Amino acid sequence: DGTTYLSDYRPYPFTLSTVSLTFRLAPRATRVTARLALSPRAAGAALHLDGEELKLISLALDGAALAPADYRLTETGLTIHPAALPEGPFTLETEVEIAPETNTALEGLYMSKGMYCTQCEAEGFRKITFYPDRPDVMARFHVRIEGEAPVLLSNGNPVGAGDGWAEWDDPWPKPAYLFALVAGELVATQGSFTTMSGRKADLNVWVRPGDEDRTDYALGAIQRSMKWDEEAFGREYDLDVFNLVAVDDFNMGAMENKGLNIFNSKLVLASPETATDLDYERIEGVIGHEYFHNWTGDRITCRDWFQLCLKEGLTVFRDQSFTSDMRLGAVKRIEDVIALRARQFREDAGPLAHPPRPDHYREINNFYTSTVYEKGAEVVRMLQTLLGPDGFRAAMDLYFARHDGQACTIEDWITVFEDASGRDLGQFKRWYTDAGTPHLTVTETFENGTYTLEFTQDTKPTPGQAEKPPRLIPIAVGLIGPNGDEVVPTRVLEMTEARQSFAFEGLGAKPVPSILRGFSAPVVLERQTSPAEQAFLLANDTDPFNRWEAGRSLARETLIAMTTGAAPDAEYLDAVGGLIADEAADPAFRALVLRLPSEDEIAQAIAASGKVADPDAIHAARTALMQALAARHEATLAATYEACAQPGAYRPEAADAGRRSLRLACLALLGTRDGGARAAALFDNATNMTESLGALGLLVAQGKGEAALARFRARWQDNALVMDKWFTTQLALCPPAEAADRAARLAEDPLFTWKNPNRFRALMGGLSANHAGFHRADGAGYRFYADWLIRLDPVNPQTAARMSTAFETRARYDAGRQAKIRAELERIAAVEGLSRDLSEMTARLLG
Ligand code: DPP
Ligand code: ZN
Repeated sequence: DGTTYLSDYRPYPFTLSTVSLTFRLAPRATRVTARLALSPRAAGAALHLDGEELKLISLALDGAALAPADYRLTETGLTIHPAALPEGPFTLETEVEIAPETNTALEGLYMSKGMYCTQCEAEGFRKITFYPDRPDVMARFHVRIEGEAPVLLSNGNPVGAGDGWAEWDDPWPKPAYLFALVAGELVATQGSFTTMSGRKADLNVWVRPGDEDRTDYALGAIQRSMKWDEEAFGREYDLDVFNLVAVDDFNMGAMENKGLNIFNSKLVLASPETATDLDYERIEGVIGHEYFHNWTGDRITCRDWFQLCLKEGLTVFRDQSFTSDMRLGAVKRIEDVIALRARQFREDAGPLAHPPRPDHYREINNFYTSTVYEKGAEVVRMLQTLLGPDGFRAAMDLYFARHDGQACTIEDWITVFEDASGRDLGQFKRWYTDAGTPHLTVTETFENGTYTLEFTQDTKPTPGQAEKPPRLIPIAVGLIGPNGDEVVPTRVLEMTEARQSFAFEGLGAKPVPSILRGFSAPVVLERQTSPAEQAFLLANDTDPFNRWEAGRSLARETLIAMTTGAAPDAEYLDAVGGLIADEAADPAFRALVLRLPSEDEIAQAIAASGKVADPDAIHAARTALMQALAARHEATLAATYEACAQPGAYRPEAADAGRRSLRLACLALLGTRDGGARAAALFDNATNMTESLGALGLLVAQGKGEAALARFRARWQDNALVMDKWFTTQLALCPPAEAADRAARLAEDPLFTWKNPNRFRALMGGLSANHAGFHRADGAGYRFYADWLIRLDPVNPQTAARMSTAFETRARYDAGRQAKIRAELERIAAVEGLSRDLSEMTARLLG
């Protein structure tokens, strides 16, 4: 059925040393000539080259045309019979024709607003030319581009250019997925970076004319990334030039092509008027991410796509560490855990659960998931926790020294850590091969000065994996005495059994435990504890993550109780009050404590406890808790709101962003008291997008957003990135009952240019983010959403498949909603000619 299995891996039977490509660009008939220098590893093998949607013009071996009997051409590639191949090295030359202008899937060579660009990961290069399109085939590329565009870019260093042509040479062998070409009318913001060994690299941020006033931040982020990778990992840049290009039509966030990173413009362009604080943070983080791939991805790549998390998990870990150093580490960690739970725990709890290293797939594009990326990063973080910072750095140094220039596996990676530490990591490896989120339960005893924690770990079955043997779980624990002083500083317990006890001796009184500090493992911690104890930790824990976590679980528990009619927990209301105006705590941290768990997170928690999640009751409970918090702390919130105003010029730095974040968190609660008066005033006077959009969202949530939405649209209709926010905000935050109808109305808006992935995601993602709106009991949200997946699929299967994950939470809800979701999935699955991408997803979603 077209499934690829990890166990079927075989090395490629040829070596490929150099590739010479010539592009003659034309929108409907681009000619690509490829000269491959090949050499058989053993006698008698056929030569298979991948190729899809290519028109073969000519084919020659060592300069002589091949006869039709020498090869076979199929939908998926070109195979040359062994008898037609020489015993030694040879050169194969192909010429093909492709049509970038009609390529709406945005994979391979395509056009975005008149500009040529490429996206080859994972398997897009086979839509450009016949080639062994697999990551373990690494070759040196020389590229000649002929075309009318003034700017012609490819990987590596520029080696020649003239009127209508340019040549590029990449000295570093690379797999085809890292190939890139860009051609168009582009302008560069230029800078440079001198590496630690004194080599100067030119830096260019390329954008469409008119966008160049929003590139400074991106350029600075490249420089900070380059510096950080030298300091944190000893990694130096290795080419004369680093090019980064922003494109408006892009399926993903960004792509780490060697020396020529291509970015979704939303992750490059920023000005105070058009980008939010969150945009700035993400731009810096993703620029870091793609740059860090230069070593973890490009210099050392993956043997096959099952090993994707080898580069992605590690590189996410690196970008998280970078952001943590550039901004506030504790706040970054909390943000990352919120995102991990929202996406990865959600994935692990449903029909799409898979290990960070899967062992089979039909369409690899469906495995660019939160599990591969974010859980992959958690697994690397656990290695750092187990080895300590110095041990971890030594292992990383060994990884770079041993594997530079290679295509590697998770086994290679684990072996490096075993060799560097002298430890056996066999059990630890299960984090890579086993799916599911372990649930950790803990009980405590105190006797004769000895405090004992007993843990049990349990992971529920996931698709294809019934048995879950125990894993090695690093549990960071500290103990706090009754007076609030820490009596035992953080210690990492290594749990290896299904049930295991750890004792702390010589204590004068029963302590309060702070367990899983810094979120030391991606598990669900289940602990019977009193609200009073959680409030105590919220006030006293020295670990900022667990301090926040105490407030979070208090909020979650009171919200869950409120869905069945309970009143807001008094302990929670009091505890939060103490923090709002606590000048000793960082504003960004206080903002995080003030923000309630999302409705989706509450639904996830309810389902995890075996109950049915009711979206309407959850929405009502969350609204009621906001009202209760505001009623209780109105004066403090109002004073904090005023105190956080920043009259000076906008700066994207973390300290300023933190104050804005606290200000908006106060505003959200105050809106339940002042009828939206403050939000309306802020919207009128805001001088930056963070506050403008924040105020707009609050007005929308109160059903008072129409005039503001109209003004916002009138002002920003020519700015695509800002208009994406307009679509998303009103759908995500409007009263749930109207979300599906609003979505249908917006889909008729002439600005809904749905073939643009950002715009499609803005609308559909906005709707699915409105939890109770998407899950409206009559199924209107599901129907609308499925209609559009069906419509997008033939145009852009990758994005359609990605968006289908909105249905992965089906099992949480009542039988009526479940049946409606199932019916929509079945309707999609029955569509004739459905893409491999979306049909794999619907099959897995239907279970
Ligand atoms: N490799 C890209 C990234 O994660 C996504 N295709 O950076
Ligand atoms: Zn990546």
